[in-house]
Amino acid sequence: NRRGPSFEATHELATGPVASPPATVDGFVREFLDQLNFGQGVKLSQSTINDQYMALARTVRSYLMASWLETGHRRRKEETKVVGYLSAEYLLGRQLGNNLLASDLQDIADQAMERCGIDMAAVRGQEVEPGLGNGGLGRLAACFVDSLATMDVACIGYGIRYEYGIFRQTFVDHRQVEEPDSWLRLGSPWEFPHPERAVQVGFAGHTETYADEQGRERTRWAPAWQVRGVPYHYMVPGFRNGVVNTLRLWSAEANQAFDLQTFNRGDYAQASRAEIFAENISKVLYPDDSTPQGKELRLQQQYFFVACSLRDFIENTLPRDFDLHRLPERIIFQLNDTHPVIAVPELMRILVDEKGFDWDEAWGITRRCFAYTCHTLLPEALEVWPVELLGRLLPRHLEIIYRINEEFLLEVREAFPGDEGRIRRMSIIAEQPQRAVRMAYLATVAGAKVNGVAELHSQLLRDDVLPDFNAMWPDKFTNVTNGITPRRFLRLANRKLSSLITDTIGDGWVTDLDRLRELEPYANDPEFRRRFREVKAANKARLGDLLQVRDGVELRQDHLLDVMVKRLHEYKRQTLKLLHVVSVYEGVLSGRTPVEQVTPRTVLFGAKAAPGYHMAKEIIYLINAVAAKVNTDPVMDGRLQVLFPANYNVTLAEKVIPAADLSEQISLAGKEASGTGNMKFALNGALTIGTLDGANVEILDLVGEDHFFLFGMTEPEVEQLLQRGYVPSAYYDQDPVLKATIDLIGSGHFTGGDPGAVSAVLDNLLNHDPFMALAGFHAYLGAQDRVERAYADPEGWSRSTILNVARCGFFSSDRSMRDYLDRIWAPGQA
Ligand code: B1N
Repeated sequence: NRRGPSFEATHELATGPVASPPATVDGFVREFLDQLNFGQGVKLSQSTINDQYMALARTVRSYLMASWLETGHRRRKEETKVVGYLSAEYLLGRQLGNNLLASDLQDIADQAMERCGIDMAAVRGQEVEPGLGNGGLGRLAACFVDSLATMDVACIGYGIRYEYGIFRQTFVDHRQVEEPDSWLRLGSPWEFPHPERAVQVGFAGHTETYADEQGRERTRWAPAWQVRGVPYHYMVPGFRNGVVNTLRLWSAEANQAFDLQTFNRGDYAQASRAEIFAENISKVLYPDDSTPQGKELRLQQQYFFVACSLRDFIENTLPRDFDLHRLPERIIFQLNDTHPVIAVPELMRILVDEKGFDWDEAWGITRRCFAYTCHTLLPEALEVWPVELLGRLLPRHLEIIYRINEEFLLEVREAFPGDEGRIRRMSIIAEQPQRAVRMAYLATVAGAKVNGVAELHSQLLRDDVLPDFNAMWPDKFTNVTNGITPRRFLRLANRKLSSLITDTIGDGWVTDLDRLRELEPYANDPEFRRRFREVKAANKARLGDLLQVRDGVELRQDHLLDVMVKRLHEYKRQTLKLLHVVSVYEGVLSGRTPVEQVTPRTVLFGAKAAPGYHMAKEIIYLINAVAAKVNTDPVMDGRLQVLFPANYNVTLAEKVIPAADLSEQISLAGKEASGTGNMKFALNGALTIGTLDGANVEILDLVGEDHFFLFGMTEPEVEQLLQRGYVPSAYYDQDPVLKATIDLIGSGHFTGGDPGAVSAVLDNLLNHDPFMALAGFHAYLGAQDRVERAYADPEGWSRSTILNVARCGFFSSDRSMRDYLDRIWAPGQA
C-alpha cells in the first residue's frame, strides 16, 4: 500500500486541505513555541541555541508543508513529464535563510524571535550547512533545483545522503588538515526519512539464462548481496510561488543490523560487520573535484543511488500499471556528469530482464530517457571503470554495456564503412592501458542530448573530446551555459544591494534577472554610484566582523579586496595569483617599488585541496607561508595583506562574494569548463580579472572589455605554444621580475630559510608548468596594473561595477533551466 491513494482520499475527505499556521508574528510565535515545547520537549527558558534553531527550522518547515503536499498532489494529477536530476552531489548551503526567504517569512520570523528574546543571528549561526558536494558541480545542482521550483517545473532531485559531506579544512603549521564533517551530529530538521519506502539494491553475484513461459531465452541477475536504500526527502521551495519540489537523497542501510548468533557468542565486531559494510556506501562524499579516483566504493555509491532512484520513479512515482513503453513521455533523467551513467544499463536491465521487453524496444525507450551534461575537459577527469571491477560488482550491467557497444559499433561501421581506426576510437570499451568502460562515451551513445556548460566548453567538447561522436550525430550536441540562483546569491547573500536594486527598479528581478538591465542608466548617476559604494563598504565591514570572530584576523576596510575562492587545482592557477603577490612584495623588498606606490590590497584565498592531491596541498602550504611573512614584514607597511580563512564553503561564500572588489578567474584557457563563482562575483558588483576561459568569455561579451580586465592566451594560442614546445624556464630566464619573484621563494625567505619546503612547487613550475603560469605571468601583471589604475578612479570603478550587475542577468540559473527545457527536456514544447 505504498502510494496509498485511498488513504489520501479519506484524509482529504476528513480534514480538507492541509492549512498553514497564520502568517503573522503571533501565529509564528505560537507555532515556534509549540515546536519548542512539543517538538524539542523544552521550555523556552531552558532551551539551548540548538533547541531554538531546531524549533525555528521546524516552524518554517510547517509553513511550507501545505505547499509541499499540494505540489505533490498536483504533480500526480497533472501526469506531466518530470525532470529526474541525477547528481552524486548537491552542495546546498544552509537551509534556514533560504527557506525563510522563499516563504516570505523573514521579517515575521525576525520579529517573532525578538519577541521571544532570542538572538536570531546566533540561531542562524547554529546551522551546519549540508556540504554534500565538492564545488561547482554540486552547487550547480543546488541552483538548478531552486530554479526549477521557482519556475514550477516538475523535478525530483535524486542523490546521496552522505553522512559526512566535504571535509572540514583546518591549517596546522600552514598545512591542510582534513576533519570529518559531521553535519548530522545535532540532527537535521530539514529531512524526512521514509524507511517504509526503502528499496533493495543488489551487488555482485552472477547472471544466468533461462527460458520463460513463451520459451524465450531470458537473463536474470542473482546478486551476491543486497543493501537497503532509505529515502530522505528535503523540501525545495520555489520563491514565494506556493511550489515545493522534492530532493530525494538515499541512505544505505543493512538489511540485517547484526547477526544475533554471532553477537550472543560475544564477537561484537564480527556481528556488526554486515551493517558497517552496507552503511559505508553512503558514509562519506569523495572529496575529489574534477579528478575522480576510480575506487570501488565510488562505483558502489554511483550504482546505489541510481538503482534506488530508477526503482523509486518507476515503481513508486509513476501510476500503478503505467505502460513503460511511454516512459519517455513522463521522465527525462539528466545525468550530472558521468557519475550516474550506470543508470543507462540499469534501465535496460529493468526493461529487458524484469519487464520482459525486447532489447530493441528497451533501447529505443532508454535512448529517449537520458541526457548527459559533461562538466570537464581534463582527460584525467573522464571516468573510466576497469572491466574487471565493473564485471565483478555489476556483472549483468557489464553484459548490457557490451551489447550496447556491439550494436553501436555496427552503427558506426554502417555510417563509416571501412574506417576501423574510427571504430576503435569510438568503442565504449577502452583496451589500453587496461580494458575499461568509458562512461562519457556510454553517456553520449545513450543520451538523447549531450551538452557542455559554457559556449567555449561545448565547442571544445565537440572538437576535442568527442569529435567522432559529433561527426556521427551533430544534432545531439548542444550548449547550456551554467547559471546561479539569484535568490541565494543576490537576494539572500547581499540584502543591501538587493534593497538598493529593488528601490531603483522594483523587485521583479528576483525571478526575472534580465530586468537588471534597467539599472544601466544609473551607472551614470553619481548618487546611485555613491549608494552602491556604501553597500560594498557595508558588506566589507560585515565580512570583517565575521573574519575577526571566525579566524581572528583583521580585514583592512581601506584595501582593495582581491578574491580568489575555488577548489585548489593547478589548472585554476592559484600559483599565478601567488606569484603576483610575491612580485609586489619583492618589488618593495628590493627597492624597485617605493612602498607608497603599492595600492593597498588584501588578497583573500579560499580553497580546499583533494586530500590525495599532493601538489595542491603544497600550494596551500606556500600560500600560508607567504601570507605569514608578507602580512608581518614592516617593509610593506601593511599595504599588502594575504588572508586564507580555512574551510571555504557556501556559508563563507555568501559573506565573501558581496564584499569583493576584484574577482580572480585566471585559469589557463581551455581548462575551466565554465566556472560559476565568476558569475556570482560579477552579479555582486566585483570586477573580473580573467582569461578567455569557460563562462568568462560570455561575461566579457556581455559586460564589455572596458569593464573586465582581460589577459592571457586564447585556447588556440595555448595549443600553438604546446605544439611549438613550451619551455617554462625560458620565461624565468628572460623576465627579470619573474626571476626575482621565483628566486625569493626559492631562497627560503618564506619558509624559515628552508628552500626545500617549496621545492616541489618550484621544480614543477620551472620544469613542467603544465598550466603555463610562467607564460601567463607578464600579461597578468599588466592586467593588475590596469586594475590599480582603474581602482584609483572610484567613480569610474563604480560605474563599471554597476554595469557588471546590470548586464549579468543572463547568468541566472532560471535562464539555464529555460535553455534545458528548450534544447533538451521538451524541445518544441516550450
Ligand atoms: O563543474 C562546474 C563548472 O563550472 C566547473 O568549471 C567544473 O570544473 C566543475 C568529479 C567534478 N567538472 N567536473 C567536476 C566534480 C566532482 C568529481 O568527483 C568531477 N566538477 C566540475 C559546473 O558545471
